[in-house]
Amino acid sequence: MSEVDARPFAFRFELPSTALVIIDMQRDFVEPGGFGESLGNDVRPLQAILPACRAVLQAWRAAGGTVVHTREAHRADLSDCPPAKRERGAPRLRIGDAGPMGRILVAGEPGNQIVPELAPAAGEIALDKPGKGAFYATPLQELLQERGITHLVFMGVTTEVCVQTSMREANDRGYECLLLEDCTESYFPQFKAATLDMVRAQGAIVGWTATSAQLLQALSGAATARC
Ligand code: TIU
Repeated sequence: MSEVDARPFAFRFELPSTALVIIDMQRDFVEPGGFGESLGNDVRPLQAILPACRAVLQAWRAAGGTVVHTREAHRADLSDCPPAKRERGAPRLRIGDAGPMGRILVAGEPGNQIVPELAPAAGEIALDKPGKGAFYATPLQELLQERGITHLVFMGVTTEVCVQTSMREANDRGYECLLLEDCTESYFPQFKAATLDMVRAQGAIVGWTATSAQLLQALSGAATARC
């Protein structure tokens, strides 16, 4: 059993039944010219979390843990993108439009690839998701159940949109969820802060939060215990 010095209290997990879930760390959100910037956002704050995310991913891989990557992605014919999603906001480029990194949020396009620092390795789960939540219209629940996963550690972007939605979906499905504070980011600092507060309020009503250093500390303890 590993224990993270998390908020609002310790998060306990067993590595074999815990997956690291990395939400939408794709060029569309992190690099200029993608969907995030087309919505009028400064993408640089999202790039700042890459070193911490990479350190956690490398440590998780070294420990032998399950890794799940998601991409927010639509089919080329946009049959899985409802008007309620495509028509929202006032972006310079809408979902499916051609941008500098290919068609916005369309599967297989250059902008839809996960950033090289966090690229999926062989054997890791990589899922395209058409919604904000990672469980909606994806096989994630079945894939986690097949592996006996009961606990999830979340990283990714953006905190209050796809990360929070995925955590809430996971919470409703019975997963114990930890969000890594310095491995998630928003285009709006106040929304990130509010989301972290909301997640852990009311006795971890949605889940726990901790820093990547606190998770790495728990992982190194787990490695020592196995020696
Ligand atoms: N706009 C925004 O903050 N996020 C998204 O549209 N998708 C994700 O969060 N992945």
